[in-house]
Amino acid sequence: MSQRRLGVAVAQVGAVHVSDSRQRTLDRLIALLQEAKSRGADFVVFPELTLATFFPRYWMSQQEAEERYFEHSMPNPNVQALFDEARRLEVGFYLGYAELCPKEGPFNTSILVNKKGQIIGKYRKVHLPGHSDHKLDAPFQHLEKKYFQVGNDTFKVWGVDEVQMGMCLCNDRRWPETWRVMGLQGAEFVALGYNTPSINIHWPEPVHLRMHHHLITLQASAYQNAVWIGAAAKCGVEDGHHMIGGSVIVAPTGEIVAQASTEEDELIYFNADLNLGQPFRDHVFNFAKHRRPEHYQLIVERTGVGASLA
Ligand code: ING
Repeated sequence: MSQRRLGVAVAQVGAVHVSDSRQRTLDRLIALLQEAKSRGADFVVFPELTLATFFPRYWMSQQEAEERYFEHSMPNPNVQALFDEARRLEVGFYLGYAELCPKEGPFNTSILVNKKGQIIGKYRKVHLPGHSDHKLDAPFQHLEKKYFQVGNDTFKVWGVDEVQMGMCLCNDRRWPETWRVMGLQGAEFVALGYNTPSINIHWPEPVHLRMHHHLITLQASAYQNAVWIGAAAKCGVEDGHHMIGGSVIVAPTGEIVAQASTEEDELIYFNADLNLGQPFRDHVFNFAKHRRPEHYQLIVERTGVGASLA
């Protein structure tokens, strides 16, 4: 089998504060892109909602959120320099941002851009965590269900510079269905960004569990679907609010091959062998040979827990 490699870079982004200018944040992303190129990258994964602070932690009107934090087109003058530099360096990228579509409304969105700077795919976050009401006694909010609509398109796989790429966003990674739908479309590599607060506002969850759940989710998903994963954190302390780091590159074996060690802007890189997943797809996870959808109906028919089938 001929060698197929993808130079994967994950660009972890440290805290972006409310007072940080868009230009300063964009300059940080461009610096990470340039470092990625110097490390041999073909493709760079940036975080979810990476152009500004994680604003769903704050209560504000929808109009204020859309004016301050949403992109009304993509690309646009605020991000054009990133597109231009990526095209000049011939590096593709995944970018998460808040999308305000004039026709369809507000979404938590990500895009896949090829080495020519063309947007190949767009995804709108399906699994929106958090709440839509103002929790007055909570230390912070998590208002993704207020500011964003549920994505109106499913998990897809696109050919990006000859690589079968999927993508998802943050909370999506916790749901096995996300990965299986992309695995069933032949994904070789999945990009995702995330903003994961270390504190749970609903119960006193030990903070170490946030990193534990983040890592086991990605390792299991990579293995069970024989995909490479590039996961980029927006992390650190944003205006007093901590979010976990732990940006990783995970192989189809389920092994972590690169992991960030700070909660700052940090570039991790791995020269991924795209053939590594093939033995898993040929044998243990040969979906066509081993899956039995006739026994899986509940997964599609039911939303919540229901009566036993016994
Ligand atoms: N953030 C978090 C995430 O899924 C969360 C929210 C954390 C939900 C932990 C449940 C448990 O990583 C986003 N942005 O989805």
